[in-house]
Amino acid sequence: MAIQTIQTTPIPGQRPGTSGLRKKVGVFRQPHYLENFVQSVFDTLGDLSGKTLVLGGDGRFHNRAAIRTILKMAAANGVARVLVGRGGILSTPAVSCVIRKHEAMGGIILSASHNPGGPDGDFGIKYNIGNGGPAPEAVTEAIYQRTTAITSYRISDAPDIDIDHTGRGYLEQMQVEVIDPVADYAELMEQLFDFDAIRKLFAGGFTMRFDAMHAVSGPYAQAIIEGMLGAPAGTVINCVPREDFGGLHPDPNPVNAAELIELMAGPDAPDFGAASDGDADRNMIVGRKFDVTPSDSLAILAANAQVAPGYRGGIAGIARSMPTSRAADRVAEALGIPCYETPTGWKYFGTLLDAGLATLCGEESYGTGSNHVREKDGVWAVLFWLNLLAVKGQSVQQIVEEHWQQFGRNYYSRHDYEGIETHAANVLMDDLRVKLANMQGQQMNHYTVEYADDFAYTDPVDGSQATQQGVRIVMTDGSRIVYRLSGTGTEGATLRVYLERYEPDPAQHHIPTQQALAALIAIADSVASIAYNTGRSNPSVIT
Ligand code: VG1
Ligand code: CO
Repeated sequence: MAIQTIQTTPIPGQRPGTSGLRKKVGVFRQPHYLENFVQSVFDTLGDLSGKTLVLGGDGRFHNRAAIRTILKMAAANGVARVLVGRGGILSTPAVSCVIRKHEAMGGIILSASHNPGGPDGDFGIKYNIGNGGPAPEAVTEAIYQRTTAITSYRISDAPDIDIDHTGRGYLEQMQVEVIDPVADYAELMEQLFDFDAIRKLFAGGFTMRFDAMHAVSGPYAQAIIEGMLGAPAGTVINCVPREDFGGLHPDPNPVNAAELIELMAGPDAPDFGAASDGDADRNMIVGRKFDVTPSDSLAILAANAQVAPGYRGGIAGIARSMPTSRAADRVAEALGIPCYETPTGWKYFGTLLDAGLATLCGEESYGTGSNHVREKDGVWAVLFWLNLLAVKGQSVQQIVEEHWQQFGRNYYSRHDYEGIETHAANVLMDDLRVKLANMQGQQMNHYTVEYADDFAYTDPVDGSQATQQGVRIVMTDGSRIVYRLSGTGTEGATLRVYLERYEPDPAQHHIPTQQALAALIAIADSVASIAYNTGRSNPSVIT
């Protein structure tokens, strides 16, 4: 066994996006591609002696091969110990939990999250720091800069180590501990939620379906919801992680989880439905004939946080990404706590959580979480809803409608134009930026523009800045249109258009969403000339 130094040259395009480096599997399988990036991470981290690293992924195609390579590189770079999930499996929130619990220096997560998998699908890699959260921009930028100058990487030629059984072994001088992927996470959930109340709920005949979408939430949801909370076998479906997610798109929204939505709308609907994404950090909450928007879910959990033992002491603040609806802001105002507005991507919540400024965080993209870890957390959100349903004894729909009555309803929708031409997308955004200066005070349909800008953010804790985080047009009644380009896609560009309208009057709370937003949708198209610029007359996905 020896440590090899392999000569390499920089490979262009390794700058991480909204959540790590995501590319087609074929790109990751090119010689030196993964190795260059991993060595750049290690070079950026500095001295690794005595340090513990957490390693795992969502089980998608190429996960095992990447784990083998990274273990050998970690050993060659002097890492003291690696905690790796059995079979190479760890959900994103579980990695965050394990880093924190075992005081690791950080972790490497292998996932392209909600993107499809398989040999022709996507793969991804992301570094998380010692607080358990995604590396901030300064770190990812340093890693990227390193990828542009790399000349060699270090790797052991030792044989592969068994990662399919829990226990300890050695690779060179490095200790490898294969851990149960679920245990630490399940223990944390038990501390946060009233498991007795939820057990009683299920014992009383409450019915649920959790669709794990053939992805990594399966083992967690099955162990906790069926195993610990006593839900009948079969409550959690599609619960074996598959390398290609069954050929499906592991993105829990009403479009990609259509089967669940159909069940929830039909005569045999259970009381509660939920789904999670490829790496188990997203969640979708569904009642009988009733979908809950992620923005509403955040607001509702914040308003009712005290039902859960982990939040009984109250919440210090709420944070939401800029495009997320302002439903949470109204709750924060009522509670007399701050609501922070951050750029898109969970990495911007870390400083606020570490400083104790925010307790709950959320994004419109089916992401909700809290200070229990430093990632969004799909199974956590579902357990929070179960705890809420157990305490309130109401249906999902009743809970949401009562919330609207109290706080008003923020009608909300996101329109995605996927896989459009990158140049056309950039032209559209540049044109919008030029138009911003003259928008204030303009009359658009029956709306008047209060202000329009390109969202820029200064982190209140460390002062770091992020610019060009989305063009927003805000109307005098609080309605908004936001435009931004996706930072997670791997084909062309994806334009996201976010639409929001506030409606205080309960008599107006039951308009179909797209109808309620029709005037804003028309304005959004005409202001950005979407059809003209993209050649698409309709979005490819509406959530
Ligand atoms: C999308 C979402 C964003 C989320 C990110 C990662 O990013 O909009 O809210 O944090 O995915 O989610 P973008 O740049 O494509 O809009 V996950 O579950 O893919 O890690
Ligand atoms: Co995800």
